[in-house]
Amino acid sequence: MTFKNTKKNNMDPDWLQFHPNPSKPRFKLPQGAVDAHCHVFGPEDKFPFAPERKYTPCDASKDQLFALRDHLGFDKNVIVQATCHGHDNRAMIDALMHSNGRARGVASVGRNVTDAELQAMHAAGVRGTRFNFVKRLVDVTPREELVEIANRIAPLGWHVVVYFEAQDLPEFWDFFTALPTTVLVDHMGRPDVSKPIDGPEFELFVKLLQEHPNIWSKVSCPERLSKVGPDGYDDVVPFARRIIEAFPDRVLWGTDWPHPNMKNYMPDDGKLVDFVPRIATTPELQHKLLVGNPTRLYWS
Ligand code: 0GY
Repeated sequence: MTFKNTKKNNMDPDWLQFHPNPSKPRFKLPQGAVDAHCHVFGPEDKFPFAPERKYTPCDASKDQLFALRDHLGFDKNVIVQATCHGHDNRAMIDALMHSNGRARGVASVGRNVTDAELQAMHAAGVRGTRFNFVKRLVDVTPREELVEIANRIAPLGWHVVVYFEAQDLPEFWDFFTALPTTVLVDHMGRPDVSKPIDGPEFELFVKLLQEHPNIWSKVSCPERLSKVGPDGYDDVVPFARRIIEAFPDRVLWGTDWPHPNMKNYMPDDGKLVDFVPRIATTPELQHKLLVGNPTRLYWS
């Protein structure tokens, strides 16, 4: 496929646009597969970026996302609110409303969100809220505010998505493990894959999932984690395999299109899909990762 009319706005000078013509994956995705981590950006003239944002991306519209979904062979999407839109969830919600029920969303909300707004988001297909702790992406939100939000969304049956980096897990351990909902960790808690897989940092992450059956993990983003690069992301494989094989019913995968803040190269989304069978090595594991688990979390 080739993306047409990829409008350039006032994006950051070092911003890399998503791949213009992603290949067709060789791996045939199972029927009902869900791309459980992706974003929409703008379009800026309709859905302006937030004033407090840390980056200004290119536009990446719902129509482009849905075209990619069809090209890669996914059935559905989970659209995660990107930090460049702050707490203004309109672009993400607009995408959900135009998806014919084939997209669910994860919102970003502040303590001022009203119950009516939460109900409207739920009706549109939102099923979670994201707490982001990556300092280059967001300013710090006080913990008591996050606890308050978690307690407000729990009765809706929503979960909390958390994004943090491996070295910060000890600091967040007590907070994450006390949350009253399912907790879904982005990108395996961003391990440093140049460190040993049985070293203290990754062992702590494994322990988090072992001891807390309500904690799930996305095993996405080899393109962010790998030090060896796109010719196979070999260094990420053992980390993702370990999590999938130990917790096959609590893992999700997504493309992360349109790949915010990739600064060196832009991955070919077709090749990213071809990475899946390297980390989920049997049809049963692939089905849980791509169909069973996301369907249970977002569509039941
Ligand atoms: C990701 C990763 C990143 C960005 C965001 O919402 C965001 O801005 O999530 C990142 O820069 O690592 O999951 O998309």
